[in-house]
Amino acid sequence: MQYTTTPRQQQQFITPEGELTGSLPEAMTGDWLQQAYTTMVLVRTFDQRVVALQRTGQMGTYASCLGQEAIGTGIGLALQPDDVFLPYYRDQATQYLRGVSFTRQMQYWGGDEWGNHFPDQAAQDFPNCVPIATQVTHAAGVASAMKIRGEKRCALVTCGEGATSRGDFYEAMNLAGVWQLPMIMVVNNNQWAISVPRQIQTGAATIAQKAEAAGIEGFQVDGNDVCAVYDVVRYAVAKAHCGKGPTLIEAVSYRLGDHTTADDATRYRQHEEVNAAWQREPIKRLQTYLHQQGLWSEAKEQSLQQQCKQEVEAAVEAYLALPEQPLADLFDYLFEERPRQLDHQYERAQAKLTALGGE
Ligand SMILES: Cc1ncc(C[n+]2csc(CCOP(=O)(O)OP(=O)(O)O)c2C)c(N)n1
Repeated sequence: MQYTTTPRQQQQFITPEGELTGSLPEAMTGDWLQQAYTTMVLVRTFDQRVVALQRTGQMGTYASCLGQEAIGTGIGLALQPDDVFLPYYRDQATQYLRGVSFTRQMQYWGGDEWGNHFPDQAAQDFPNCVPIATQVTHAAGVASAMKIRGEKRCALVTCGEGATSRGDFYEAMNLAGVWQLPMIMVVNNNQWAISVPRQIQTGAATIAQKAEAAGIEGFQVDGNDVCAVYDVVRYAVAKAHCGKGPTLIEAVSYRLGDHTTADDATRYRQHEEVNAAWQREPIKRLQTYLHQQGLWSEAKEQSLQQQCKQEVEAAVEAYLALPEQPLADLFDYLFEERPRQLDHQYERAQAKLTALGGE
């Protein structure tokens, strides 16, 4: 795609009711829309299965992407293979589209760091980042290297709206602005940072306007509309590839599930708010639109649901068959020399494992 100074990205193309707000860009053909839809359905199937695994003791603490599938899918379809993706923990869809298998993703969430190693992936993507906002500084480093080498690539980093309150975010964005780095920041504004709601997170009216302080372009789009996300990311990628600098994108969504499986959001959110958010979720609106266009049918839906279940079950089977990592790894790889305070924990863990008949 050619970068132009008059981009046509729009805040929303498809309303929650499945109606078009204007004409769709040419790139969003019937095939493209169906690919976006099937990816979102597949990722939701995966996500629900991983939560079920956690509830039955077969998975570690997991951060669900329920309701945020359009963001990951839009990014994954717009990024080029040579670009570098720096994810945070709700990017299951983008990782999947960039060749990180569901089995590998489950390996990571199951507590095995090999799940953060992507030898089968062509790209040079980064591991999942849980420390809030640190990945934004890494992205500035990656984008600096690309700029110095004169490469036609970009670094795309994601984070939540809560992360934009942190110094790392501002520092990285400032550097991106002053050095005109080929860097894209996509903020998943899902309205909640654990139990902290958006309105007490920041005094800024929008997250997108934070870009202004760094002298870069900022866009706010409907993060429940995969077309809107794809369109603005595609624009930002083309712009970065042409040496025209960074972009901040605020994708407005809603975290329909708990923060993680260790959270209970009913303790701090009202049912009415969550129910209203379900009316805006990303999958239903695209399905409605596809039906209206004659591109979808009940039979296609049933067959897709079946395929998704099969693909996810195959991945789960492979995950459950993975060899367990030695318990000592937990203690051996964080410090060069294990601090004495951990010796006791280590001995207790070993004793427990031996009692259970493990290694
Ligand atoms: C540096 C750091 N501080 C605190 C935490 C604990 N923590 C985990 S998730 C989270 C909230 C993040 O909210 P947001 O950035 O909005 O992303 P979301 O989880 O809503 O997608 C916090 C404070 C952390 N992981 N890292």
